[in-house]
Amino acid sequence: MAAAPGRRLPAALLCAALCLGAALAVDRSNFKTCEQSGFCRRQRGLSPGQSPYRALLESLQLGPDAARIQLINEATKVPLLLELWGLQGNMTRIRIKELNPLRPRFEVPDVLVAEPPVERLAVTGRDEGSLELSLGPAGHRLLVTEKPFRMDLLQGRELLCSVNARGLLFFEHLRQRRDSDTPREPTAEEGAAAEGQDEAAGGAEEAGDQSEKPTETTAEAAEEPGSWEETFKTHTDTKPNGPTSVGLDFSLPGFEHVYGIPEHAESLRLRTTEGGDPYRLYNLDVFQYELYNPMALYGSVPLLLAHSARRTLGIFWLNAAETWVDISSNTAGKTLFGKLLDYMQGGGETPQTDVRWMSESGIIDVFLLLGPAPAAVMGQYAALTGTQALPPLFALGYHQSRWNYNDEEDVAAVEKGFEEHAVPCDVLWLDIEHADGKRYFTWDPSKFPRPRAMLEQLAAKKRKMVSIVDPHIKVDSGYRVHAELRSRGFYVKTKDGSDYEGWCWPGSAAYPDFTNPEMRAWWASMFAYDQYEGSTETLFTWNDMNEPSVFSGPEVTMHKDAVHYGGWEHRDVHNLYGLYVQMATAEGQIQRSGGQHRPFVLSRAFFAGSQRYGAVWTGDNTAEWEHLKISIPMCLSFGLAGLAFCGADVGGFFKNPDAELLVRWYQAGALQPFFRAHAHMDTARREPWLFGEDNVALIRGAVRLRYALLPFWYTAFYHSHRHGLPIMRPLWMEYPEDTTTFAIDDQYLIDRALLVHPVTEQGARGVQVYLPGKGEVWYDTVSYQKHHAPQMLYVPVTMSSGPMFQRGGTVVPRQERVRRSTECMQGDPFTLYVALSPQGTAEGDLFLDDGKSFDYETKARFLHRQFTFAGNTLTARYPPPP
Ligand code: MIG
Repeated sequence: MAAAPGRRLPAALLCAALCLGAALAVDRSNFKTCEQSGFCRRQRGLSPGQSPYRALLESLQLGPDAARIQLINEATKVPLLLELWGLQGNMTRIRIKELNPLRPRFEVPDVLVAEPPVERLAVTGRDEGSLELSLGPAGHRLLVTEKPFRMDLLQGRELLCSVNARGLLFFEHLRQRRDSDTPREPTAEEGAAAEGQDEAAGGAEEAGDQSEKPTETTAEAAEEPGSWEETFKTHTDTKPNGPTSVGLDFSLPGFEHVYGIPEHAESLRLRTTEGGDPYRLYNLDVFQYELYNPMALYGSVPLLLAHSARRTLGIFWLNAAETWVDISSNTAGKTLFGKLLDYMQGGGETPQTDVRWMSESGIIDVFLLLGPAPAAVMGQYAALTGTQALPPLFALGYHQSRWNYNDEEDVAAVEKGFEEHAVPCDVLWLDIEHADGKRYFTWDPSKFPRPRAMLEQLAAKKRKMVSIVDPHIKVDSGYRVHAELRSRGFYVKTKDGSDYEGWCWPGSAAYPDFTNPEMRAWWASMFAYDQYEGSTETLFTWNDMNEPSVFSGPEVTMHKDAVHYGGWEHRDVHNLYGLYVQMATAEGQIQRSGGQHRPFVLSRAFFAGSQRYGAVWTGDNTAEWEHLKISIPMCLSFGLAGLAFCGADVGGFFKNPDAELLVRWYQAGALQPFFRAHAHMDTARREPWLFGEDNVALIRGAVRLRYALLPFWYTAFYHSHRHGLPIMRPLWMEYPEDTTTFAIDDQYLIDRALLVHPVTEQGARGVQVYLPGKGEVWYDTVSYQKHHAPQMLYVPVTMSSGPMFQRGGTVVPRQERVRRSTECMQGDPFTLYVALSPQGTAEGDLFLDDGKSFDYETKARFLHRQFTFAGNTLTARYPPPP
């Protein structure tokens, strides 16, 4: 990689020092750089300049909801259709597709929870070269400029966002393949046309009749070698549809901080990508991922947030194909002093961030979420894609996993270990070795001969189990799951129409087509107790490898020319596959209970909307301090993208943690929404009691704190489920005007009341904690000492403590009788911790229900109490309706 800005260098050096000896680092050559990805190279090859696009303002059609305007590329003469909506709740939707595509282009289904309700649009201004639309009551106006085409979104006199201001709208229209399919170098003339904007800048003639069809030459003009076929390593991607990519730029004046677009092993605040690769969104199984870089990981959410002291804004790019995101800024690289100088001299430009999205196929479909507060943006995103499913209570307890618990005796012994050492634990997990030859939905007959009895024994102790069910299905005619999938034609197909097969854990494997609703219904039916033999209502599910991971495929995933339901290419749906796997699995669990019980499904791959189906985790991390540290910004980023139920493997998946790292990881993990220890097959056993009395006591302390706070966690999940706010919150979400908080990612708030700063440094004696909020106070939850804010506080730590503060003015419910599992604690008394504000007041709430059914929703069977402390009196009442 070329020299890169910011923290990349130190991280790389660190890894060179730490990882070399252990030979543990990602093999980058397995994964494409932008340069190696044909469409990314073509898109990025277009530099900012004058856009070749012209808006045909006279083509405006103003429907009751949408405005439609044609755009024409003056170089190629290919017309596009621009559609604009003002959406209720302060959102704007922009869609750009081909006016007359040769074939349909993919539009992402099943992600939006409903067609978003629209506002009435009106034309409020018009002159020769521009058009002004009002987008609803919030006073948003959209200025559409004819030539070169651009759009500016304003509120009052404030410019919020410009679209195509840098001229990077690049839409590869569908075209016929030439007869001579041998790739050739473009002629000079075609090269210029491909660069479109240069020609347009040079004064291309006015576009002719708008109905003009693209000519043969122009249709081919953008072709470069690799447009119709592309090879990476040993894999050839036949591209029957040729080049199909789309790209667009957004300028955000006044914004210097952007966040989101998980999943990347990255700091919370995203960095500029100039001089390196863009952030990549392409669900991939990356072996031994590296930290602080833009490489794609297991899941993708194409939602980016921009935040300033004045407002927050979101860009949701609804496209499920491989996507790259470039971020640039006019202040990047400027020192604080440089910025100050600019300011004093009055000459500095307004800080601005530019974001450029590039996707391999589909259409341009973008939602601008206009806040203005951070919570409003989260609510807007939730209105589009849904909120976090309310998990069953047990899922908030502690989960014990490893690859693998070997057999029923092993499971019993581990369970006994938790009992004997008085470490609470709700769930034991079984990885791929539990199944008969990696045939999911079955049990290894010699290691797990009596699964039902095993589950019943756990259930008697009020504990549950999770078994893994991966989406790669062993090709074995004697395996019923395979036989049925094959005979029903439910597998993903190759481009030639046969069942797509790849190599994975079971050997040769085929992949159910989860994009097919009939296939999903069938998959869901497999979780019925009589279909998944040996399962009971206390067995839940883990979906791994659902990027999908294909060991023998390009970049360890499926060939892009594989064919799905409806004839769509894998290229179009790739980032959606994992979401559908989790969706169908969760549906199966609901159905097996006759619609009664809430599911629990953990998924490794995800997309926008996955929050509706369960939990996610950060995949195969490593037992190193840097990985512990990055689990915080990674989960914060997940939360900003709606995925509130996030965790990282406690202890680190690869390698062996020493006792100090393990203890610190338990302490940090206990403060993340999904709390599971997990480890690779080749690591030493690491159940908490294997590290001596002192350490098991420390781990017990961390887990007990988690359980004592369960009512608070459960209520926090309820808030997230209702309003779409993350549970792990960056400080700036609660203190949006405090610029000190904007880049903080080693501490965070749980819901709004607890501020934590987990210890992630080896040998730490203390940590610096920032306490935000002018005029607020914070209470140390161990010493109850009061601290005034804002301040940077040095907090000494021992091995048994990590700094935690309760915000003055809040009420936190706890259950102090910690028991073996969450279920054991139902019905136990609650203790309210009332932390007074400087005014002597406090507020908080508590949500309770049966912890497992949908009755809270369908029968209003729940208890929700709002607590208020004022005038030395605590009162409880029903909360006001939302
Ligand atoms: O290629 O099922 O991330 O948690 O233990 C490895 C075995 C497959 C990857 C998961 C990990 C799991 C492992 N899986």
